Amino acid sequence: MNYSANYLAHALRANLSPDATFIQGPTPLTYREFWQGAERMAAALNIAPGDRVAMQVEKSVEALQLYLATIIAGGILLPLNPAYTRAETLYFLQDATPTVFVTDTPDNWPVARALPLRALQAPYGAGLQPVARAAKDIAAILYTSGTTGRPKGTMLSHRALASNSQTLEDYWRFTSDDTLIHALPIFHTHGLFVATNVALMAGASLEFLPKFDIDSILEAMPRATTLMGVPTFYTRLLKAKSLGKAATNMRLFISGSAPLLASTHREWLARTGHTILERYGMTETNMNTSNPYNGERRAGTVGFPLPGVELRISAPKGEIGAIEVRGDNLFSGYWNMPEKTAEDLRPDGWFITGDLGQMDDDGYLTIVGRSKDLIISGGLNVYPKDVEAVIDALPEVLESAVIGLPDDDMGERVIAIVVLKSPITSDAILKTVGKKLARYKCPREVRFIKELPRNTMGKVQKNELRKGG
Ligand code: MLC
Ligand code: AMP
Repeated sequence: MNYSANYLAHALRANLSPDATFIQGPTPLTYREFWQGAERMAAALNIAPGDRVAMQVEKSVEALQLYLATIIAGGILLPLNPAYTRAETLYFLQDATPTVFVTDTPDNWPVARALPLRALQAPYGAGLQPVARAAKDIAAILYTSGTTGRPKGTMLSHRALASNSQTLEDYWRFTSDDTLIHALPIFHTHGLFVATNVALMAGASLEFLPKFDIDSILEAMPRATTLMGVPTFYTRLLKAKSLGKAATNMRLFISGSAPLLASTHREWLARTGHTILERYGMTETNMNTSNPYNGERRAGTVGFPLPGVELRISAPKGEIGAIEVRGDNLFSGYWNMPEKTAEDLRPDGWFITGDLGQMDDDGYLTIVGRSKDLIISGGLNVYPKDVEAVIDALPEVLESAVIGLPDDDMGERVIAIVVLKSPITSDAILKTVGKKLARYKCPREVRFIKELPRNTMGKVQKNELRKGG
């Protein structure tokens, strides 16, 4: 197959060694087998360039092949969390209008073709010759909610994905000698692009785990060199007595997607002799900053802007301000939402992240908070307004405020503060939320209050509510 005209796939195959192992384990897969499977799946997809392919399936090697099959076929991948409810999923399908929806429950969806993943896994047959796609063509749409309005489809180009993977491969020194423990979900930037693309591009191997599990990770460590995870991975692993021994031959531990406590960073060093490398990214920007590979990995900071990424803070040096970034790593706008794109992405290419940061004298960036109303629970984003909208729609509820409180396991946990018009139990409220929203968005607790604290402008003061703890 000739890949040279397909920008992203070509870049991901830069260090390809066909007989090398891509997937380790009891049923190993070589790079040749992996890509050939993707080429056959690309033929089975039978799509035109630019068509969207939605994928809502459990994590599997075949799901990774579907990602690359979509790229080979010139399509646009739309990965969806299997935890989404039907109502949430319907919105994404109606907004992105995919031609193909790959799902375990293919009935009654408003798409041209809904089918299970196995229907695309023809064991024989010719693969598809990679379709030509240029750097600016869109490779994926990932939905992020937002503090106002409907969820937005973040359009990521071939260039944005390829350039960021290339940067990270170099910055973190990934080579074909590496084995990455992959325990992240593959419907978000972290597990799909950072972990998978960097490993593919380096020609490395994966210990590909279906999900995070302490014992499986400890068991895989002696066969691996690197781990990428959200902070919850690290706080949970610290509970294991055998951690120090298991981690002996590891080369690199990387954390991101949510703030890593400086105390976790220090404890990890004390227990394993390794300093976790923390980096900072987002769906719209891929990865922006990273602590250095060589040099001090400073606890509580996210390091320096990556090569090719410009970063500025809207405040005098050393003070807290809004973080903006610019570079090839950035998204190309929100799908069908030019006005939302214009709110966040300036005409000269600077993106307003919604994060607040501070840079120290040595150039290390610290994320000190968020100007956007967002809760990050176990690395997953929960937008309070999504949850408030469901609770407020209950006839018994006057209004609600959803906040994040510190949580030892998930970093933050979702709490709903509710003002009632008439009696309803917290269980009844949670039951309704559970029907409408994915489980991870559901409040862990409902608290009732007489009225919400407001400032003189009438805005709910969530800081006051958080103070209650
Ligand atoms: C699962 N649950 C969660 C949750 N994950 N609740 C809140 N927050 C989460 N993140 C729910 C489950 O549905 C279950 O519900 C209950 O919590 C207990 O589940 P668990 O077994 O403890 O959870 P587990 O499966 O172990 O998952 C936790 C986790 C996982 C932290 C390992 O959520 C995870 O892998 N998170 C990573 C997310 C990620 O990839 N983020 C990157 C986004 S990209 P119940 O009550 O039904 O039992 C990005 C950009 C960047 O942010 O910079 O990278
Ligand atoms: P998402 O929209 O899921 O891509 O989440 C991106 C958000 O996660 C960023 O805007 C940050 O608020 C947060 N984030 C990612 N990495 C870090 C980190 N290392 N430290 C603190 N926050 C982070």
